[in-house]
Amino acid sequence: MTISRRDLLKAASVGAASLACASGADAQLRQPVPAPAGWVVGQMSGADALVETLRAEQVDCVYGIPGAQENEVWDSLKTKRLPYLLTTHEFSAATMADGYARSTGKPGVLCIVPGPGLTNALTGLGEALLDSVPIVCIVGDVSNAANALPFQVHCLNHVALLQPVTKRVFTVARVADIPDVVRQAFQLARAGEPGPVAVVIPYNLFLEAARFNSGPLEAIALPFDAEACRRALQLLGDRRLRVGIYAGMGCMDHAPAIVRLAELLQAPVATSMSGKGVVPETHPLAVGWGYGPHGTRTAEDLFRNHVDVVLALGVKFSEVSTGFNSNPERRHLIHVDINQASFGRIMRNSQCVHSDVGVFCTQAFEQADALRRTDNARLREIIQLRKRDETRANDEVFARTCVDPMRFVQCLRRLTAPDALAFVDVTLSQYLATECFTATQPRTFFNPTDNQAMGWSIPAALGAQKVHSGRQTLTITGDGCFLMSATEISTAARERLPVKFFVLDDQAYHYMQELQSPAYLRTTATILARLDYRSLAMGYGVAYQEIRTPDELEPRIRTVLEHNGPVLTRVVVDYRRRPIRWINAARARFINELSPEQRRRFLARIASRAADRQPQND
Ligand SMILES: Cc1ncc(C[n+]2csc(CCOP(=O)(O)OP(=O)(O)O)c2C)c(N)n1
Ligand SMILES: [Mg+2]
Repeated sequence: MTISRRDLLKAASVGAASLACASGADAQLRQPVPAPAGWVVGQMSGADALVETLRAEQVDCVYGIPGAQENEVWDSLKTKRLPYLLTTHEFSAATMADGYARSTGKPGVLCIVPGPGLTNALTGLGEALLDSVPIVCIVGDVSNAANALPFQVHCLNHVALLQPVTKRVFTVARVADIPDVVRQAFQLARAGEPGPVAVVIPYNLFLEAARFNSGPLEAIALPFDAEACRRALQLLGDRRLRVGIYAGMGCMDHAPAIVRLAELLQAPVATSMSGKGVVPETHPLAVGWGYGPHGTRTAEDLFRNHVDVVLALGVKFSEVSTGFNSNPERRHLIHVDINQASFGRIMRNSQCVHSDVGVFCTQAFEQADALRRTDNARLREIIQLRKRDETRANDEVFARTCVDPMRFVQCLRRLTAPDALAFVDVTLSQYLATECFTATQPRTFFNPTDNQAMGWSIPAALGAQKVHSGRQTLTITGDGCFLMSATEISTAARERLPVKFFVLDDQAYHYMQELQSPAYLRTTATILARLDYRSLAMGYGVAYQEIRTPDELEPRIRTVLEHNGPVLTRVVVDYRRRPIRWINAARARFINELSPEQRRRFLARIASRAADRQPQND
């Protein structure tokens, strides 16, 4: 019989607990024996056991909104001093847990009511699923007690609702199972490609009591395909091949290893959108985002002219990050990922290596001598020159009367701390910031990539600021995205979370206009309300600032950053003449993919509308 570490810990904890219950005579003298770290031991209610388990899992904050089903849990959070944050909407609860997880690397936790609480949270959970973010979603379900009546409030099919937006839904049927099931949820949220996991607990179990004795689970072993790794390293050992590294979010906890690998291979490093910061973008081998026409010019040029084999690490070539699949095929692609389902879906592969990125790097370093390239000063010089040209091109100002959005992003970067946490919302601000907001540290640049959930940045930033006290935290949000979650700014005021909210105001869904105008020669449903942002800020109880002209950029951003509380800043922008590489690349791909018949219909419609001198916009 083999005895696992878990069995040993369990035996130790039972011993400790039974010692604690020793003879009555010395009971008064006895100090309560604390459970060993990470264990949940003793007689308590289901709600207390849940909170003890969250503490054992080292949760720093629970996000959500209480309801009749969860009041026991929220009361226990307070008693046991586990910090919580009340949100205004459950989309925000999921998204705050997401911001927490991306910025700390630990699973974020939300606790919500069934029914509307759950359906509200689905969008945020969907973002976490597609973006590989570990979250544990606790749902207090309707009662499953023997005397429970039908037609309980919020009685939807929660398991069915959660399944498509999570890695797995756990249900708890007995109070005694709460800690072990919650631990399994944490374990699975972290394992392999991370993602959200739900635990559905009937609320009557929170009230029931049981004797618990639950210890930590062992981490799930990392996959490693040794043979595929050997073949990949053999290919990398061919010094005639020039390597380029394409690093995704799966590299986030291996930043020093990626830098070392790049230096060993003398490889330029590009990142996916969510991989930004894995390598400091100021590093002489860092070339920025993507390697197609949608990302930085530097990455595109370097990978086109100086790379034979792409080494893709912890990344899945998703549509948004690749500009609608614009990354060009190179002669060889080695794809290393913890999720086999990512392999060969978009790009043709030379080698697929089912492995954690850290494990792969360790193997590579063991063969460092076979992989090492000679120092390539010329390559670094080319990268430096391309970066300089790129900065110059980005500096060009296209907005005539108000602020150029790219100029704003660059100025904001210059004035913020290198470790500032930047949360960017979807579409234009996202493409511009991913191009030019230089990230120099891992887990500092965040955006909702593959679910493109508008309004994500505001709650995500609040979730992060809550546990990164004193760290500069900001959002860059289009005015349409702002409207989706602006109410959460009231949470910043209530909790004194000093997030700086920048809204790029063009009074439109400019992205939709960019897509619609060339195809339909008119726009439909793209114009937004004219808002009085100053009054909004006052209503929410946060400070206000406005940036209308290029001259105001620097002084006003400085003023905002110096303020010690939350600030809403309206930046009046004009995108109209600013070329956006992602849009141009995606548009070219879209046109390319139309069938001849579809193309004929598009052209015929354009021709029929071209004569219209007064297009019906909106
Ligand atoms: C929840 C949700 N609804 C709709 C969309 C489709 N969509 C993507 S971007 C966008 C407009 C964004 O507008 P804004 O925030 O003003 O940014 P801008 O395009 O003006 O830069 C819309 C409607 C989406 N991604 N998410
Ligand atoms: Mg807009």
